Amino acid sequence: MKVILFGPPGVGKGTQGLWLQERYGWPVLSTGDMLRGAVEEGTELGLRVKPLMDGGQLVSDEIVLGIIEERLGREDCRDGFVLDGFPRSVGQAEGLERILEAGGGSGGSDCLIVLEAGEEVLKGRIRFRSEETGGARSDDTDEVMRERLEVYARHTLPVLDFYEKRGTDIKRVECGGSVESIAEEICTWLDKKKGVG
Ligand code: B4P
Repeated sequence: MKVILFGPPGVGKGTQGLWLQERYGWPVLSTGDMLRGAVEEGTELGLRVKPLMDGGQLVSDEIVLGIIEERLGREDCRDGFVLDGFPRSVGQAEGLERILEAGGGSGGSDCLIVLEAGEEVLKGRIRFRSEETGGARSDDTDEVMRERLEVYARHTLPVLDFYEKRGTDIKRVECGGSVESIAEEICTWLDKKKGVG
């Protein structure tokens, strides 16, 4: 199955992605992790994207689509995958669906799981992670988090509209509770969907 995990910064996309990987064996493709990897390795790409990431801005669609297209072409994505933090703009969503349709198989994305939580919950999680990791992520500050939330509202939320219009199967999950209860709700829904599909 081709699953998109969608939601604001700090809602727990990465956390839930790992549960799905464990449960279904699908690889999780996190554009945030891939870009941070490039920054840590100090590659040319890493040097280009670092200032944008530090400021909570989006990396260009062209760069992100290039990374995703290469990754989706690998063997382990043949039977399904989970996208975490991508697509983050309507341009990326259009690009993704073009890549999937050109790749043969069964066409575009199968479903979008929308993780939702209030702003105070999101800010609290980012503050907690920053304390836990000794500020390891340069974008886990109150100031950059404000910017990430604005960027999400401006550029990423319209992606939901794109998939609604496309008639993609969408599941909304309230994420104020425990990691386990959220994972259970998602897996129950996916199990039903797999049974039907
Ligand atoms: P990401 O790495 O994707 O960061 P994010 O969306 O801000 O999610 P984050 O990792 O903070 O939160 P998560 O929900 O997993 O992107 C970073 C940057 O990379 C972007 O700002 C952008 O510059 C660039 N980028 C990435 N993808 C891009 C794209 N497609 N296009 C352009 N630019 C792109 O987890 C949050 C925390 O909450 C975790 O510490 C977790 O342990 C905790 N948590 C999770 N669930 C919980 C629960 N139920 N209860 C308590 N804590 C929980």
